[in-house]
Amino acid sequence: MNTFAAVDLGASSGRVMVGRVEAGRVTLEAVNRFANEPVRTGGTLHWDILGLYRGVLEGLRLAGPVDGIGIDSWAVDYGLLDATGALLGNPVHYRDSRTEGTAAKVSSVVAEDKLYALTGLQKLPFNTIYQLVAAAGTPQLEAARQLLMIPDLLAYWLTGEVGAEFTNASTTQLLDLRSGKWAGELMTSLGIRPSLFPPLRAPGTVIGPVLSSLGIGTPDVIAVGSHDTASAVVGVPAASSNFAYISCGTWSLVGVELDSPVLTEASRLANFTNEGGVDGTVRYLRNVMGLWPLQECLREWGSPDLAALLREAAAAPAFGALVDLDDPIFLPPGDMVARLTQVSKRLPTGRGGDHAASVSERLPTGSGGDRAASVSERLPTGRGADRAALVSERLPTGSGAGGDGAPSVGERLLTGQGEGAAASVGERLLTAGAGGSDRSTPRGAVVRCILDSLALAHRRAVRQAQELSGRHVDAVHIVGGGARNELLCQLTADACGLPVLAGPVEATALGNILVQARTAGAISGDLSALRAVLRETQQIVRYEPRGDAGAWRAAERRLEA
Ligand code: LFR
Repeated sequence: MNTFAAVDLGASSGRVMVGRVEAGRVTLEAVNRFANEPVRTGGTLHWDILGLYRGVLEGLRLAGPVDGIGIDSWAVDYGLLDATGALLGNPVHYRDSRTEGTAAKVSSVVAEDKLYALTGLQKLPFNTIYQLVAAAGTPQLEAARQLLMIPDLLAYWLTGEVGAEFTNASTTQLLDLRSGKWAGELMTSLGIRPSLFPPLRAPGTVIGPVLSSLGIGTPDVIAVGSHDTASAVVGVPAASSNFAYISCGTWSLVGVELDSPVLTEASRLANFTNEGGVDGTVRYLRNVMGLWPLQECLREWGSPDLAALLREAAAAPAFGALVDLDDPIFLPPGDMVARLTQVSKRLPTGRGGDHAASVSERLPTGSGGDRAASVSERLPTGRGADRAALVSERLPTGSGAGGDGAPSVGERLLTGQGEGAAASVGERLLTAGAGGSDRSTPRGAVVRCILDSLALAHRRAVRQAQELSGRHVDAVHIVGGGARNELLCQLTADACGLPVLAGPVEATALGNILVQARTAGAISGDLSALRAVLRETQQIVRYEPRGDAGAWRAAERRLEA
């Protein structure tokens, strides 16, 4: 009993991995990877759930004989079954716009502070509670007899068993945090039928054997942390409890692991969430927009070579443009460059000037920093590159970079790298969105804008998590696909002023496998024992924070202004 299959569905791709757990070691192999491409029909954005299920079945066939199967996916979304157990339509994507305006309806019935006290969840417009209120009265919901979260739906197809795995159920905002049971009264008050929700099951319990009719053997399907973030946090190779994690993929889930929830008013206002974790832990975290804006830009640009783009981004000026990634404007798919532009345009006027001023703070004394600042103050709002060039002529060149390798304002303006340093951020990003025809288009600068802004958002969430929970943090673990992004990892270390430990990339699949292995008896112990196995066997890259904390503080102030 040592070979397990992890089915791990992310918002942009799915995979089936085979893990072997033996003598305190774990190895992992991908046997099937497939795209997860949402489909819009009739104006609604859906998940292609049958396509995903096909990828799962193919993967399980390729995996060969296994001793267990665990399934995890993104949270909050669900499928509805009719009285015969048939799926009623394709599950709706949480990024669909149907929940717009629903939060107000819910809060007119249950005050937001009461909802937080009951469920401990941050207010995300797409939480299951809002999706169900948005769907009220639709024939589909009327006909539904059972609601299954995505991993539970796949487990149902594989085994015929229904249930609601606890970690993912905790993301619905319909679970009573204290009792750990469905919040029936809350549901009823909102017109949601409690009978839709199947019994809860704990991670680490056996769901049932795979139906023999599927032709892939009859291994047990084991409930794991079926919310991908729950499995990812199991997969954080932390050596003590003084760590923050960033599960970084389409989202960045940034927080700490606690024994009990934080339900203070400050926590609610900071929109921190208390999600249920494996072994009774609490994932105290905040959703940060993550790599989604970058993924969307790449899609818009026709999937250019990411490594080359990241090199351009690394060479682009720091803090050339910043956006507040918490802005819900970034939630829906499509037109990402334009939306980045739009938001940066909403920044206070004189933004380009602020930029010059903040860079100038880093210039060595007497090197022209004062002049940069004073010139920038005089710049009118939102002017273009020619005015920037004018400014650059008046700035001394090669005036030094304040020790962080960033060129001075003058250098940037003269080399054209920062033709927008004195233009509005919006204008600069607009140029960047112009497409591939103009090779001087600084896509690298757009990517840098996203990564600088993401590192800043990481900094804010790591700090807030500590302040609000009282948990001291010595290091930040980045797991998931983002752990591969060296620039992001380094910027996050710099922004947080803490070492970043990056890896494993496949933390979610590993967390999934280790929980199964424990259930099957291939390994024993608590989460720290599972994490010790990861430290022994997984590649982890350490990034030390580089100096110039002042620059990050200044950048943060710019965003908050
Ligand atoms: C990450 C994740 C987040 C959740 C978001 C939407 O994949 O599961 O934890 O907030 O997706 O479901």
